[in-house]
Amino acid sequence: MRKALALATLLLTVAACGGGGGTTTQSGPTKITLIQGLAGEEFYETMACGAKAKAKELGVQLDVQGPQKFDPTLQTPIVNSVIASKPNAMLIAPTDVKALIAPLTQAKQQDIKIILVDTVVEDPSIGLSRISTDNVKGGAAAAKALAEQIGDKGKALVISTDPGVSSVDARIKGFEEEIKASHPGISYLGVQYSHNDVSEASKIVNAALAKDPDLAGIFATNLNSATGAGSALQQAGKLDKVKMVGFDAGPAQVKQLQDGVVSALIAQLPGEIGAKGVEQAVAAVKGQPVTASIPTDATIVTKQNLNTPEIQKVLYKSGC
Ligand code: T6T
Repeated sequence: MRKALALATLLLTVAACGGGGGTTTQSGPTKITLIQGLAGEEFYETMACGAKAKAKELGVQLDVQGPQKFDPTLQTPIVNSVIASKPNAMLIAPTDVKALIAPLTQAKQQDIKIILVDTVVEDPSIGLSRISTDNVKGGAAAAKALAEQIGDKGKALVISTDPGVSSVDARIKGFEEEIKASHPGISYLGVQYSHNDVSEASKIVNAALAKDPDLAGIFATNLNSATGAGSALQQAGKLDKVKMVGFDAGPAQVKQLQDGVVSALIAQLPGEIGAKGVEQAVAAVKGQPVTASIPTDATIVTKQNLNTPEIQKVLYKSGC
């Protein structure tokens, strides 16, 4: 596994420093490492594409690494090995708000410039710049979209990944606040956690349907939770009874939208998050001002607007 990762990293590095001119430090081209929340997942692969394109444009060296599961115990060793490789800067999507504080504090003490992309840690002193979707706003938009789909009444359930993941926790907060403030007809059943596992999300939906056969709506806070919840609704033949809104717009989710399994998707701009991350990292390495917080937009995707050029542009891809 480690040898394969080293080879993959080598391949990526060579590709990135093709660009002319380039940003250098006293010891050669600026080196940046992007540590994804989950390797191979379309959200983070699209982020890597945006980062690579920006790295090429700015002539910096970029390598991309990520754990095989969205799990701090798998991400921490990667952070430690990246620290040992002494990059000038690190872009990272921390997989837990607490668990990554210690390793990132180490990186900071090694004067590695840290840029947080997509997710954050609780310690505000970590991360010269924090770039992510406004997830509270995204969660509220999901609540409005779901309320519309279910006629503003009935039981609604949220399926998320794990508590302690800043992005999805913020989406839940936005959803709950919107339901509480403006949708008295909707009875909120609370949140259940899929541990970012597709089959776990399916199990949760099957159990929820058994407990509340009159369930009306589901908000799935991320790609894997949505994919699993959707396939359970499909298998249970409940597509006309239960409406779902999912965060993210990976290929599996777009298929679910086309098949009427999900009514709306909230698409983030991972490519832009990656590109802005590299920009901020280069500025930090050069000692130039960086922007502490950069919220990026999200777009509601429906069957009606799916084939428009604007929407086609924001759909996630599994490679560049
Ligand atoms: O929703 C994205 C990301 O924003 C979140 O932090 C973790 O899950 C995804 O990667 C999608 O699976």
